[in-house]
Amino acid sequence: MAKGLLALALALQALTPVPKFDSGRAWEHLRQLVAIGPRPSGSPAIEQTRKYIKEQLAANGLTAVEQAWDDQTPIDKVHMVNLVATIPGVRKERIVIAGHYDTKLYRQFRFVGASDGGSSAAFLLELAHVLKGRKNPLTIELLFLDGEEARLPEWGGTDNTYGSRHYVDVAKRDGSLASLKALLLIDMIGDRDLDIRRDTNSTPWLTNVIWETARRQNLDDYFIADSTRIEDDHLPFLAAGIPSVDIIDLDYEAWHTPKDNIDAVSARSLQVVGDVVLGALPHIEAHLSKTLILTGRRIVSRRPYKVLKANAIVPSRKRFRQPMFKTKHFRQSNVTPLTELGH
Ligand code: 1BN
Ligand code: ZN
Repeated sequence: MAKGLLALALALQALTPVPKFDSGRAWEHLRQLVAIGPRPSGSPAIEQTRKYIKEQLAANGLTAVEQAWDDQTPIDKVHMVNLVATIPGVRKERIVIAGHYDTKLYRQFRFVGASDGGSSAAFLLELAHVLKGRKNPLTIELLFLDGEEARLPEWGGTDNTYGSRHYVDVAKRDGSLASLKALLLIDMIGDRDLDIRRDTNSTPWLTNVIWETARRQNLDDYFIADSTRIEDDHLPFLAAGIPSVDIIDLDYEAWHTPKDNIDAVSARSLQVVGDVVLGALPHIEAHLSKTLILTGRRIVSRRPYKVLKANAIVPSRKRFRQPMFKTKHFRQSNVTPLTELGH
């Protein structure tokens, strides 16, 4: 695709008003999902959940492609299905926005996962509505992940992130990993007392863009400056060299309890995350597009990092023939101003 077209798409996108994230619609999706009840992987209820997601995507003119497989868990073999909806952009290189739609299996109580499993799926459905009506410079893929939750009571080993691991394995095998330029992972964003911490496993420049956008929108009471380290569906993507950020509120009293129900979550929290993600998207696109334009087809920051000394991170490949001006993408500073990220 001609570079001029991409530049035009970026300019058009800056001029065209983007439909706003409507937390009223997202809230209705959340209500419907919670009303299905517990939705663990392999259950009839998760099949019903898929039907709901597919119907809602179809209502926005999007086809959900099923990625189905059977996975062996420590307790049983489970049929799992990721759902993928693609919103074409000017370029085929894509940003994946993902979240899980399964809920954790509990036999001793009724777990409906309003924030944990419900909020991410509801959020992606509203995002489908917004992004379908936008001129997207890069392709956007909405990825509804199955099997995020551990099948055993405790999270450990490979008994978790079944869907993201499967997706990355397939993408490696079919060659589609090459056009995957960034992952935004959305998880547990419904907490009515929303406070999202920076995840130190996530890619610094992506985290910076998200938190800087929140600060500019005066939403830094929700996207707080604290850090924590999260294991979640972004790890398989990071391991494959994809810049990734996990947007998750784990400071949630109701986490993995029967209290994670509709009373614990709020539409306002969905709105905050919707505003920040949509506000950050043009910056992420500009950052990626700039790198695509500068390097042809390659995104320089995809190579695995090797830490040389404190605050200096460079790609591990020995033969490094990028022009000097790109080295700033490898340096890790505290918060890179948006101006340095191509604005
Ligand atoms: C998120 C929601 N996770 C599980 N349900 C992932 C996770 C597990 C995050 C353990 C932190 C600790
Ligand atoms: Zn969970």
